[in-house]
Amino acid sequence: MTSVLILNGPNLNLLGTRQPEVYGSTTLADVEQMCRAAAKVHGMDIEFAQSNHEGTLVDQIHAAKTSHGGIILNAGAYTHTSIALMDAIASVELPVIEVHLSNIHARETFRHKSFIAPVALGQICGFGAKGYVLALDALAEHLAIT
Ligand code: CA2
Repeated sequence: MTSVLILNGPNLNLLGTRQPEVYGSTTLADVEQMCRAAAKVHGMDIEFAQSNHEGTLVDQIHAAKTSHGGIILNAGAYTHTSIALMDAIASVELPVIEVHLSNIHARETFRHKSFIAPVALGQICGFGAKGYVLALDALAEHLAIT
């Protein structure tokens, strides 16, 4: 069964506890449940992870090369700063879909730049937690699972 790594970056562990006007009231545990249900429909397995540490995220992307068919990544604020994550994604040659809860292009200018986008299959932003499900649908289609 194809497995997908769903990787979440810094501060996303706080989802649903603060700034609901920006990020909604859904918790990261709720997002994981939504993803598990969507993956089941596609007959896919998921690993759902979160880290506040850039190096840990790099390690998880490297490890995915041998265990997963693709990655859904919300790199949080590292999206806008991390050449290390960009290089890690390029090195594993897996399809990566970039997800953001908020519409980063409608926010502060510093959020418009993504180091992930040039090495991603595509980007989904602005649809809240539903974006993760849309990304799973897109990845399933890309991998020709459904
Ligand atoms: O919209 C997104 O998903 C972001 O990746 C979220 C990041 C932000 O830096 C990006 O520009 C866009 C921030 C994640 C922090 O999440 C929190 C959630 C609740 C309370 C506090 C932080």
